[in-house]
Amino acid sequence: MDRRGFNRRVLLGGAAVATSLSVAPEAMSATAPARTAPAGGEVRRIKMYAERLAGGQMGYGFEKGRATVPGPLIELNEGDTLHIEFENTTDVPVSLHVHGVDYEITSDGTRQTRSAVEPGGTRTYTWRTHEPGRRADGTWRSGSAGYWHYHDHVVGTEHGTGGIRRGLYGPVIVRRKGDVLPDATHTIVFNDMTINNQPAHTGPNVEATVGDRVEIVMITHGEYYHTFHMHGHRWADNRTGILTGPDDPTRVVDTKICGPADSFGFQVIAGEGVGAGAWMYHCHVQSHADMGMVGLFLVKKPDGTIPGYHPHEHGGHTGSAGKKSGHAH
Ligand SMILES: [Cu+2]
Repeated sequence: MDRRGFNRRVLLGGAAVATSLSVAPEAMSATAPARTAPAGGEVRRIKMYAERLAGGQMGYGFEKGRATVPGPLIELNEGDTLHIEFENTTDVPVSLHVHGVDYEITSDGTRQTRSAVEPGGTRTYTWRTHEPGRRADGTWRSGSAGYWHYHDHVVGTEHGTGGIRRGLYGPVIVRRKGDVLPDATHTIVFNDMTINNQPAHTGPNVEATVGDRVEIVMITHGEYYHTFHMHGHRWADNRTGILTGPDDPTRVVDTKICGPADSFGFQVIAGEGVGAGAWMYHCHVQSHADMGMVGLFLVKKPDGTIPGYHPHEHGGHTGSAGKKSGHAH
């Protein structure tokens, strides 16, 4: 067989495989034009509460009695200002400390700057954001856009070690004008050896339907380094997790090393090119995975079914990681 004949056979074989995959309707990619973020510049005011939760946990919430772990998503556009009227309903001082955005020292949320909140007390924290631009000295100043997070900085120790351990943390997304908006946003936090402070081997699971544009905010807290891995889906290792075009040299990954206070985010089209299924995500440090740092990305067919998925054979309950985006608007 000459080289040409060999290549032809290989190509035909490859085409046959590709065809059998591409006829599956659930393997289709997104079809509608993606929505994008508007310009910022708004001034917003929200309320936030710190609360004690069952099992010795603590959480943040936008309403009294509705605190969650992780705390609710705070989403901003570059140029926005957010005033957070923060009330501490617990019996110990709690604070709100944020990464990534601009705040004056009075909004630092630390004991040393006297910006924590006593039990029963209230304090307004102000976060500002800015667009990128050139400084007067000619150098480039980055914008605020990114996947960031907030957490307590005073419970237990001067660094909020006890607060973070109990669940006082949550996601922040700052978008740049034109950034692609997702259909839903889910927060996954590797905190010590848990995911979102849930017991080992219980998820949390993330649900979507094939073709949904799903955004993941991935945050790490606690004592350990981890590797976040998702089955069947990949993203670009940059600010948005999305390539900007055919010449974007950013590396495409399906695993990312993460350590305490790291945060990153990305978007995937659920089941793109691979179809519906119970796609695992987990820490890829082997002993951590074995100890239960595992959840499922449950990608349903349009009829709601998931081929090959038998919930009773898996741990996990659904929904805790998931929140439709659009909080704090
Ligand atoms: Cu790990």
